[in-house]
Amino acid sequence: MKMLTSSDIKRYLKVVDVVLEVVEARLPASSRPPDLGSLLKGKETILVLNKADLADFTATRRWLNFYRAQGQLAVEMNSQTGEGLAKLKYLLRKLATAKKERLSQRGILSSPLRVMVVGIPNVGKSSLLNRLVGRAVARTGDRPGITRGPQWVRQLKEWEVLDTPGILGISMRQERTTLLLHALGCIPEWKVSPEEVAAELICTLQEQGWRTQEDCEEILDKVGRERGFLKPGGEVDREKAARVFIQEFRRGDLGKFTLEWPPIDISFFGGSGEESAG
Ligand SMILES: Nc1nc2c(ncn2[C@@H]2O[C@H](COP(=O)(O)OP(=O)(O)OP(=O)(O)O)[C@@H](O)[C@H]2O)c(=O)[nH]1
Ligand SMILES: [Mg+2]
Repeated sequence: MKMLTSSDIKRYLKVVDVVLEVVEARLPASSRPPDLGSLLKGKETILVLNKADLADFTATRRWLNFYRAQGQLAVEMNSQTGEGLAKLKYLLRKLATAKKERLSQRGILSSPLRVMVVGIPNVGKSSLLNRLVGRAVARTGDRPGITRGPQWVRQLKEWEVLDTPGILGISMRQERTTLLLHALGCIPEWKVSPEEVAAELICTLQEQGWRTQEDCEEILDKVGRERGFLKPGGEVDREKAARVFIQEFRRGDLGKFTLEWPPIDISFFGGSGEESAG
C-alpha cells in the first residue's frame, strides 16, 4: 500500500507555505505520526482536530487550549458537514495575506497560498480538502488507504491544496496506541485480533465514563447473540461481534467519546474554555 514517506514530506515542504496536520479529535496526541513534528519544524502548521462531531465536547476544548497554550494554531473540524471551516479559512487567509505582503516587498506578483494536508490514514484529510476547495474532487471512504498518491487541487486564485496518502509510523508506538488506532480505523491491515482491539476500546471507554459494568467478553457475547453471530456449536463468534462493536464505536453509535485527554488541564490556569482560534 502506498503511504507517504519522510522523504516525500521533505520534498513537498520545499514548495508549500502551510501544513494542515489532520488528527483524530478522539485521539489527538496519539494520532499524530511520531516523527512528523521534527520534519515540520520551522514550517507554519495548523493542527486540525477532525471528526470533532464524534469526540467529547469538553475534551476537544481542553485539547485546543492545550495546543494553543504551546503556540500551536489549532482548530476543530467536522469535514463531513463543514462545521469549523470558517475558522480554518480565516487562519489560512491571514497566512495568505502575510505571504502576499512578503512577496510584494520583493516585487514579486502574488501567488496562491500552497497548503499541504498530512496525517495518518482515515482521519479525513481528503474530506477536509474537499471542504476547503468547495467541491468533491478527492476520493474519500470509510477505510484507510483511499488516497493512493499526492494530488494538487486549486481553489480559484486563493489557495492550492495538496492531498496526500496517509502516513504510518506504527512500529514506534505503544501497544495501547496501536490498539486504539485500529479501533478508529486508521491502520490499513489488522496487526492484532479484533477481540484485542475491542477489549482495549471497552476498557478505555469505561475509563471515560461509558456506563456499563460488564466486561469485554460479556459485551461481545451480548452483541454476538443479538445479531445471531453463532458458531456451529452455539458459541458466540466473538471475532465477528468485536468487528461490529468497533464499527459502532467508529460511527459514534455508542456516543461521543475522546480516548485520551491532555496531560494537564491548561484551562484550569486561566483559559476560558471558549477561546478564539490561535
Ligand atoms: N463523522 C465524521 N466523519 C468524517 C469526518 N471527516 C471525514 N469523515 C469520514 O471519515 C472517512 C475517511 O475520510 P477520508 O477523507 O477519506 O480520510 P483520509 O484521511 O483522506 O483517508 P486516506 O486517504 O485513506 O488516508 C470517510 O468515511 C469520511 O466520510 C468528520 O469530520 N466527521
Ligand atoms: Mg484521503
